[in-house]
Amino acid sequence: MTTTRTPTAPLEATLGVAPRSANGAVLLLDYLSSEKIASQSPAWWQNVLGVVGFEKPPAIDGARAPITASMTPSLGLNDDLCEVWRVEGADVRMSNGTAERSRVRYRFCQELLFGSITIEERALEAEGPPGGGAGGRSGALIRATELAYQEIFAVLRETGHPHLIRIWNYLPEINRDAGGDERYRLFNSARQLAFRNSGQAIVGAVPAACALGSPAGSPISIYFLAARQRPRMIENPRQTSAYRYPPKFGRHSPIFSRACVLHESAGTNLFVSGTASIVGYETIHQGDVGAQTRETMANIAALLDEANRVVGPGRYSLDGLKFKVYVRQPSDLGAIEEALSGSLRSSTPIVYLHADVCREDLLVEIEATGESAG
Ligand code: 3EB
Repeated sequence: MTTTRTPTAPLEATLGVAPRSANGAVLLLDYLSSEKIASQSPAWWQNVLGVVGFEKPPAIDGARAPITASMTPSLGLNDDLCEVWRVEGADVRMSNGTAERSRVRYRFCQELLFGSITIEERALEAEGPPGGGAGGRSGALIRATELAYQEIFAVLRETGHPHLIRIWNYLPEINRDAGGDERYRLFNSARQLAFRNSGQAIVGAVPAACALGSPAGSPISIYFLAARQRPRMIENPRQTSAYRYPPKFGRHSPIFSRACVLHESAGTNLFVSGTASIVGYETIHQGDVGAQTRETMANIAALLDEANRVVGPGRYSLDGLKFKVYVRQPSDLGAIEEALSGSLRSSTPIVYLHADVCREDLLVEIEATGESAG
């Protein structure tokens, strides 16, 4: 054996294999019809982390990964699409969640975990004090939120994926008043309490997120991605960090980052939180859905600039993103599409969903995921 390694040659080059990033797992996001998903081979399922339907969970026999739904109906031509999270890599071994006491269903590989939980508030109302008021109907939302987050953090501890990178929150009737407080504000209080009680940071290293309203009668539905490695959180220079919103938006600030980057990872590695027409901390362009859409895209463009500044120039651009657009009033769909055509190519993947946005004066909210260039 005469081969020697020069001190500078990477081990992979010496061994004649392609260099891999420190993080071998590559996360991929696809939007596929449930029919297409149902026709996939067992080998394909092997690498699936989770599947998310929109209006309801897709009926798929023999699925090996958690299947959930946001409970928000799709608009336009996106009927029946599902969001599919998949991992590729040389040596990806998947495990499924088994924690018996937990309602969280999850699947994970070494680096990444997908999980989902749905909770019916009605089931908790039955357990709580009788009647309305703080202990009754609103109490069920608060308890459900605390339980969901407590169980999520327990799963992350047990499996060794301590870093929440992205979490999607869907609450029925998010803007409805419950005992003097809007339900979104009650959710914010319970979420913040759950973060504190589980020893989680409530500023800085907090996940990217969104919080949308689903129709009355839907279960609370929450799904998430977590990682073994610490991600980078990105804030938007045009916006006050949500965890520093002043108390007029609720006693307890929302806990989320504007975006999150898995910077050592190939594949889908940028997660842009739900983004709306907010500059500083105030809603702007009230009543003008076109202007709100353009302002939202200006916020996303500013976030991409900030991500490129933090992790390295030229990695992210609007053209490399996939979008989900939440529309409060279906009749606004045309105006929103028109406004987006000003900044996005016609080939850009966009899913439109009907959902209430978490401030009454917001008509549209947009989230995105991206891969880095090169
Ligand atoms: C905003 O910027 C709009 O409560 O988790 C966006 C993303 C919004 C996440 C959340 C809320 C959340 O404040 C609303």
